[in-house]
Amino acid sequence: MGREETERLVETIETKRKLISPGGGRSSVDINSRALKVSWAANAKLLDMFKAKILFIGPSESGKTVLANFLSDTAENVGGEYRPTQGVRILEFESQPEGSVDNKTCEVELWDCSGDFKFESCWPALMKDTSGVVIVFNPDVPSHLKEIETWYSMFISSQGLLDNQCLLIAHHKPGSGVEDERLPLASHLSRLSLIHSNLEEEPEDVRQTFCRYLGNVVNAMSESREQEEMSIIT
Ligand SMILES: Nc1nc2c(ncn2[C@@H]2O[C@H](COP(=O)(O)OP(=O)(O)OP(=O)(O)O)[C@@H](O)[C@H]2O)c(=O)[nH]1
Ligand SMILES: [Mg+2]
Repeated sequence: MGREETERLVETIETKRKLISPGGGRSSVDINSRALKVSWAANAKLLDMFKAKILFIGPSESGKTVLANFLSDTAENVGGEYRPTQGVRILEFESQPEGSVDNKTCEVELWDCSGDFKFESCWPALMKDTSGVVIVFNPDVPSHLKEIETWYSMFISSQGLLDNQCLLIAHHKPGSGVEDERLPLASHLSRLSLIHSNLEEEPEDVRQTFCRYLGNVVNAMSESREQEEMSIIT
């Protein structure tokens, strides 16, 4: 199915959603048209192709852009000097989520955000319709442990994302001194999955862990979609 067709489909579904719930939200309006219900459910299945929108956030210069380029196979400024991201870059690629219910290929929209607080006013717009959030930090920089608490509260707890839709990446730059030991994280952060990434030494581990995380995100997305379908159909 092409992009245009998908866009038309999304439009149709939006229209049906409005019919079912004119205010845009859920409602208890009783719909008697069986045809409408069946076609909505069929369309909702097709929506499985929807993209997972994943945000990469965290302190400046921690390696978000380097990791995002690696995961999306973007050969940009490889080995070059540090160029702070201005606002956000959006990278699109396909990936194979591991451990998701139907193991389908998933389209990923990776939003590589700037770590600079001067873009704070853009954050609400960035967060819209997010399926997952990855916080990248440098375990060699002690202040990052404190700073990621702020990122967590601004992007994760405020949106009510589930723990398994989030991931912490302690990104090791070449020559990093810190071993993969336990980091003294705040208690709410220690509930999230934490991985150590080292692109020089174990690049494929990073990719594999990301695919596993994506599997969790896809499962969370399909669960909430099923709940939405049920609440409309029943
Ligand atoms: N060789 C190497 N250099 C890295 C790696 N990770 C980060 N760096 C270096 O650290 C710099 C900063 O990394 P970025 O990925 O640009 O940092 P960022 O988190 O995107 O920073 P902002 O966009 O300012 O928020 C890079 O320009 C690289 O020089 C890595 O895995 N390998
Ligand atoms: Mg960047």
